[in-house]
Amino acid sequence: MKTKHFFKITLILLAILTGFSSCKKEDSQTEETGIQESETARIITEYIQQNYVVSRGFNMRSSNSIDDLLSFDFCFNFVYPITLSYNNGSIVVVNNSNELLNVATGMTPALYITGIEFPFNIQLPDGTTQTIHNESEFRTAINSCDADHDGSPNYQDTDDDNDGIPDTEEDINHNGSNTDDDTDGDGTPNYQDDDDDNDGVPTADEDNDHNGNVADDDSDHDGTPDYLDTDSDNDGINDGSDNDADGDGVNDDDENDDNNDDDD
Ligand SMILES: [Ca+2]
Ligand SMILES: [Ca+2]
Ligand SMILES: [Ca+2]
Ligand SMILES: [Ca+2]
Repeated sequence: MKTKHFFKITLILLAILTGFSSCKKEDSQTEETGIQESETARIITEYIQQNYVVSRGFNMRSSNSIDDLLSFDFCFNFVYPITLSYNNGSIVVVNNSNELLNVATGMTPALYITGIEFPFNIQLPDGTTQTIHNESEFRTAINSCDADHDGSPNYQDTDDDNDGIPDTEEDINHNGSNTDDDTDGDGTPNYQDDDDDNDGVPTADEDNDHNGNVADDDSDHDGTPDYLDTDSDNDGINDGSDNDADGDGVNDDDENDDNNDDDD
């Protein structure tokens, strides 16, 4: 019995030792074995490249702006370092978002990113960290980033917040970036905010002349379109609590013209 017992313990010890050494071996080989083809890595780097066109004349080369781009259009930021691979098999270790920007903008039709080393961590907008183990999880992460929940992920959606104003026209300060336009200062940039002026009236419902274009309505002619104007009729009462939006003395509920405009 004693011999059998000793034999059993030896076997267990051997198993533990073998397991330990194989773990160590795996760790040291991660850089070689963990890099896999990743269409998602290619999508993200190309997206960064397309959104940082230097010829626009605006210097977007700051870590803040690329973090914002990833955060708003893909709903995460990488926890660095990450390791990317090119179509020619070469590998680059990326230590921060500025380096990622350099990699992305340095890509050419002949040399581009096609892979990433799994696993890696991403930080979600709520601050929590998620481990991405494979391409499937990576793709799910970017495809589930969908501000207006219309099934089209932000990076593919031409109107992220479905408010009728195309993303390209929500760049209010015309600097080539959407992420720094936040009229109501609530932390959500206009292109993902369905109530841009936070007046309680959704942007899509501020098309007061009902011509299908929200951008051309400026009831009080102050130069600020209604959807960016918290007081569209300039009567001093916020649109959200204004019962007489056009200031004609007739309560909105009693108006025959449901657009409650100055033309009543
Ligand atoms: Ca969408
Ligand atoms: Ca929009
Ligand atoms: Ca906002
Ligand atoms: Ca509004």
